[in-house]
Amino acid sequence: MNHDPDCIFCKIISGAIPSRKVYEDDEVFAFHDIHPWAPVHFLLVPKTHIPSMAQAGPGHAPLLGRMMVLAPLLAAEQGCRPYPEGGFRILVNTGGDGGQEVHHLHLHVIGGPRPWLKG
Ligand code: DGP
Repeated sequence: MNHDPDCIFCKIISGAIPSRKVYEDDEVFAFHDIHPWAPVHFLLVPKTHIPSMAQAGPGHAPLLGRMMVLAPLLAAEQGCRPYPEGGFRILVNTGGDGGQEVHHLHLHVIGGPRPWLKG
């Protein structure tokens, strides 16, 4: 398990910075975004410190796959209506040109009744 002592999300995972937790297991942690764009907006992160999707390698594929499969379950628990009328958006900002501000890989899971959608 990698850990970066200067990383905000590593501090949230360890509990050093408080957050509103959505879910936790051995490998992943989910918490509400501090600046929500929509009625549902939480972040799903691996506990191990991976700076971004640009550093994800083949060894991370099972972990990232688990996160993608977990996201819909958590979205439903957080109140997103079911597919196809409902749904949610999964967003992974990557690097400066991708709009990434916190350099610990994270999935934004965003949903709830519209209008809220950016782009
Ligand atoms: P991104 O641009 O993809 O790196 O988005 C980072 C998100 O992280 C942004 O929507 C705000 C959120 N965020 C940043 N700092 C904190 C924090 O200390 N607590 C929580 N809950 N969210 C944070």
